[in-house]
Amino acid sequence: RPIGVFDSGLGGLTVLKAINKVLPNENVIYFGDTARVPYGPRSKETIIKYTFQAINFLISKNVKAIVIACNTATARSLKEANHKYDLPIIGVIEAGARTAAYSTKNKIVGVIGTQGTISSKAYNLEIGKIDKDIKIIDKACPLFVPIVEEGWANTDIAHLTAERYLQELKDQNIDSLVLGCTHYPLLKRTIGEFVGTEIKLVNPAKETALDLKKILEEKDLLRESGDSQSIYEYYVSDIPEKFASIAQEFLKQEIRDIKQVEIYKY
Ligand code: DGN
Repeated sequence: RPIGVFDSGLGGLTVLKAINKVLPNENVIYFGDTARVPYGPRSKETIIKYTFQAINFLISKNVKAIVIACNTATARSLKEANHKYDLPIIGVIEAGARTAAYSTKNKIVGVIGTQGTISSKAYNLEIGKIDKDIKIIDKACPLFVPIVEEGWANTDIAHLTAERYLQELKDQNIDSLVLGCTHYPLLKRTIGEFVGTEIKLVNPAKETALDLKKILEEKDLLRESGDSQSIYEYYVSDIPEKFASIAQEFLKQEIRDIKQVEIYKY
């Protein structure tokens, strides 16, 4: 049985990539809710509704575990999802918080994400559980997601936006910057060029994949190696063309046959 991964759009592919590295034998079903991206500015109730629909869809595909590869949906709905469903469901924020706490030396950490993630204070809470002396400087960067979805991640517009959002974080002596939205690793080059090499960029994806591996091991759900080659299937809730071209560029492989799903029905 496959692993289900979902995001509001393209961002979850950064987590899918890490899952592919850590768990190369697993089959994966990816869902990008492209009809309703961005999730960032939406209410908790709306995001819970969208998350449950995505989970229902993935369960209809017989997944054995689900990764909510979206910080906004994790912040707003992971607890509710785990309350409602029996299968293992993990998000990205605990893993991201852990990675940040390991990364910082001076204990000043920047966190960037959508309005939803930043106003939830989920990173502050999770990082605080690990080390309450870490100071967090957070900032919502709502324009980054549409820039990525537009395929403009490495353009002058992205650079200017990064400068406008991140200057104040840079000025406050952070030594690590959590990319607290799964779209942001697609902007890694642009963000990295602006903040410089002294600031480490923290991507929660790898640690999330390791968490997933641990859960699958514990529950004896790992797919046996030596079985046939793993299968990746992609679904989106709106026309697939744009998703396809950006996804292919990011994953550096051809993705055939992206299917469209009427997510409202789930
Ligand atoms: N990729 C999502 C996240 O990690 O928060 C959010 C993108 C969005 O819908 N704004």
